[in-house]
Amino acid sequence: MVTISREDKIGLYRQLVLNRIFEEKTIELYRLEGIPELPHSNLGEEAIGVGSCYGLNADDYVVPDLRIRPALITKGVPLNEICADMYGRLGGTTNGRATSHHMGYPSLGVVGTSGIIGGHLTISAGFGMASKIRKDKRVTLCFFGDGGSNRGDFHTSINFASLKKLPVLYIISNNQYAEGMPVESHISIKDIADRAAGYSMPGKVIDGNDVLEVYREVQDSVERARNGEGPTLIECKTFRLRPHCEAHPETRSQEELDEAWKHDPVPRMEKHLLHEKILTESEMGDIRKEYTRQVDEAFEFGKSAPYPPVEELYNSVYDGEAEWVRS
Ligand SMILES: Cc1ncc(C[n+]2csc(CCOP(=O)(O)OP(=O)(O)O)c2C)c(N)n1
Ligand SMILES: [Mg+2]
Repeated sequence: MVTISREDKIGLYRQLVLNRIFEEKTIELYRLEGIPELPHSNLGEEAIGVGSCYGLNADDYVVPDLRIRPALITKGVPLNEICADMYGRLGGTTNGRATSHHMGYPSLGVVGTSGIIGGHLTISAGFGMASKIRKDKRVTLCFFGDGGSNRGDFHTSINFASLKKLPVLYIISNNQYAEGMPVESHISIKDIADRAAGYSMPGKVIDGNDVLEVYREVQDSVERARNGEGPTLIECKTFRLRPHCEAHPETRSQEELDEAWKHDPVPRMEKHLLHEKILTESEMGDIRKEYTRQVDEAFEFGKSAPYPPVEELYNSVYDGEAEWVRS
């Protein structure tokens, strides 16, 4: 099992803070001014994307779902480009065509995701198969939710990955809900990771709100995958602190939310850093200030970037001239 250096603990904390500030700003601006993108907040779930992607190589693949923005930010996708996509402007990855929920970033191995829950699971096995054939030692991290784990694509993908010993990590953010449905109303077992046994692959249940545990366990499985030992299913137990999306009302009880806030991954890591005397309160305050400024600048960039010209509407959408579309 990997040990985590002081520097890496600070690095992990910095990513947690950056993602938390980005998330808070997104919600604030959506409420105050409106953002064309409808936020599906990952508030409270940041430790999963951060801990999973922090130790990856730049060319490892990340196949996200719509709530795992911290994976993209930790992988290094520039904030300006994310914000431009959120505002539907030029300067993002899709030049106004898709929201940041569906963005990809090929130079960092980030594969654009599917709007269909679970649709990206079989694609992940494909990336794993490509790496196996090329012997390029790249790993693929596939992110999805408890709801996504009920799709047929999940079983198709993990069966194939296990059979072919593909270098793929299947990382579930089990945030206890799929939209309004509590997990016990749509999954018959307590731990989704138990399903791995049916495909003769390891399944782990971990604390998704502990960034150090996520980092350690993912690194362990990454090493296994790079050594040709095959895939792992990792279930990260967590909780979504916001409604399914910002346009939906909160349907859960105040008691349930109050309890969940006690396990917020950010103060939890702060406690650890203070206890280990790795950072002081004032140093943590400086980090928050630094990222507040960076995030503000990125949103300004997104907001003030130009809209794509209408005559370019069909560029990159259809192959060829596609005159018939315009006529
Ligand atoms: C096949 C399909 N069904 C329904 C939807 C609408 N939808 C979007 S997110 C979501 C909930 C998914 O729950 P989960 O996988 O647990 O992820 P979470 O939203 O909790 O992060 C649903 C039903 C969809 N995009 N695709
Ligand atoms: Mg869920």
